[in-house]
Amino acid sequence: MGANRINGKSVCITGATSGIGKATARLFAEEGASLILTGRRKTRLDTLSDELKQNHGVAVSVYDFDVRNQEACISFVNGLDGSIDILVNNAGLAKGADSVYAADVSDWETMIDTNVKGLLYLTRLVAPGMKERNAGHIINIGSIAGHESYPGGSVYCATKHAVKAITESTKKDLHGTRVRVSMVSPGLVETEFSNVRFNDDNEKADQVYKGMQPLVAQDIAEIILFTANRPAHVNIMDTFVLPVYQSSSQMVHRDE
Ligand code: NDP
Ligand code: 8X3
Repeated sequence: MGANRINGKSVCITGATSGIGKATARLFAEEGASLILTGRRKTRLDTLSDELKQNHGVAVSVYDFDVRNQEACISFVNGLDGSIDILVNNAGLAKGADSVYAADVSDWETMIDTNVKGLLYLTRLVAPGMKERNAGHIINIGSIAGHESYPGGSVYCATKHAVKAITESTKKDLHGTRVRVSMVSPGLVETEFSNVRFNDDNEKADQVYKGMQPLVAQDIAEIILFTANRPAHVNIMDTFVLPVYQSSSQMVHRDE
């Protein structure tokens, strides 16, 4: 990895109770970052905080709130002691995989409110300080679903296309400053993502990764860390990363 440009930085990771966010928290703790971790499940945040403090001696603060709640996002950011150097907008989810003519409308609301509006609320609250300090980095978690659309994914794909658009516009809005704006766009990663998508039908979730080797959260955490750890003049816009057995959303090779 070379030079450590993360040590002592204040890093906020949303959705740190599971999967990519949790793996990213562990990796940034290893590098000596001060962590601000969020999610709705407080017990998981507390357990992770204890682990990271004990193993790495870093400062960790945790905040349990729902990113869909704008007031909660405002209280969170206004209540922080210091500023955020790196914001990893990771909290997100898919709900359902039904066709647009059959899907549950409340699943659409959940995905749009979390993946788009939650990410926007936090960006709106954190970006002004970064602009003022002329420093900082916003890293959004996009998806293969932000680069192509698949059947049964109309709204999830729409939200991740929105993340791509927001990332690109944010970069342009901050043009001429030293604030960096990036995105990481993974294909299939085995986390709790599919369990959440299929409402804890774990058999259905397991089918998603059957016979193929998916990415794991650590693979994406390493890319997020790499993106954050580039020299200050380097702005990675997007890293689109797939498992070797995946070539598009619908082309997934499976061993018998
Ligand atoms: P997980 O389900 O394992 O983790 C999702 C995280 O998001 C959890 O920590 C969860 O915390 C948090 N979260 C969800 N909704 C909210 C909310 N309303 N408020 C606050 N936090 C919330 O999935 P992944 O780690 O896989 O997902 C992380 C990101 O990666 C998502 O944006 C996802 O879309 C994206 N992604 C995932 C891929 C995959 O194949 N797994 C591929 C491409 C992108 P809690 O429930 O405690 O609130
Ligand atoms: C998650 C990957 O292919 O299930 O963003 O949409 S996919």
